[in-house]
Amino acid sequence: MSQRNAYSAISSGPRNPTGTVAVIIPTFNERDNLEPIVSRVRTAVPAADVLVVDDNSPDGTGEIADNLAVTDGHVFVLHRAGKAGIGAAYIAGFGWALDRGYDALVEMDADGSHDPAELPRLLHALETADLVIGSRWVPGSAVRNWPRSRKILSRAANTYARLMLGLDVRDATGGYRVYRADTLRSIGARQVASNGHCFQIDLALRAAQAGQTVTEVPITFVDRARGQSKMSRSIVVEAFLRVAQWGIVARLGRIRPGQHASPRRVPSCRRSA
Ligand SMILES: Nc1nc2c(ncn2[C@@H]2O[C@H](COP(=O)(O)OP(=O)(O)OP(=O)(O)O)[C@@H](O)[C@H]2O)c(=O)[nH]1
Ligand SMILES: [Mg+2]
Repeated sequence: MSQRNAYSAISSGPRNPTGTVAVIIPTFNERDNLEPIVSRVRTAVPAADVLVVDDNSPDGTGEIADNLAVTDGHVFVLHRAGKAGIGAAYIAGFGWALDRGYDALVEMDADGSHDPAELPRLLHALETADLVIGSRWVPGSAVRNWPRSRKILSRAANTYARLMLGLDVRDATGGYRVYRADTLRSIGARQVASNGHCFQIDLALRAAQAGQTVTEVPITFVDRARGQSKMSRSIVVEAFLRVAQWGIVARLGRIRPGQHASPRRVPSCRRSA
């Protein structure tokens, strides 16, 4: 693992109202997408720093990231040995940013599905929240260019997670997010073992259970135009099984000898327009 400017990461310059911001972008084979997304982030939120977490992409994404970092002091790169999943990449990225004292940590895909122009609105929502989810499934949001089958899968996964976990979040699998650094510290984010889409569910659940304020902000999600999706059957199966496991454990935990089961209270999340 290597990184540039290891302990002098936070760049000087104007601060966002929520403090210093690190935009974490995990990459695996995103050669054609990386430069455009970094450039769009830098335009949308000039004060923020960008951390690319690359899992030794065979297509050379890591070298492209290094070149961006050489010419722009706001860009940093974390190289990892090999593909270990989006969850593991984010855990490494969170650790990097928490160690350097950033106040707000952003999750963003490299493939252009998450529009950096919407980031100021998400950061604004963080002023009154602990976790902001850019949501595809609240009024005002839109999903472009996804086949019907992907929309159905995403909605079904979210309904399943909501029912199994009692988690009042419409887009618990969504990966466009902003966390307060303190939120990640308080929910033990560095210890999260989930990897694929259930990584997102896991963190949302931990935040809600810890009494953190979770706010959903509508976004316009656009399917990737270039490169290949890393979504796989095993990621779907992992999410299905983990959510079932968490739901069963939570229900068993509620039933003590001589007691009736009562619904677990998970704080409601807010939705902002
Ligand atoms: N570092 C790292 N990044 C990954 C890994 N798997 C996926 N990513 C990145 O995570 C982001 C989301 O991956 P996608 O393939 O777009 O998956 P998705 O957005 O969940 O699924 P689609 O909607 O099908 O695109 C992209 O920036 C990927 O390059 C991984 O194993 N390691
Ligand atoms: Mg994607």
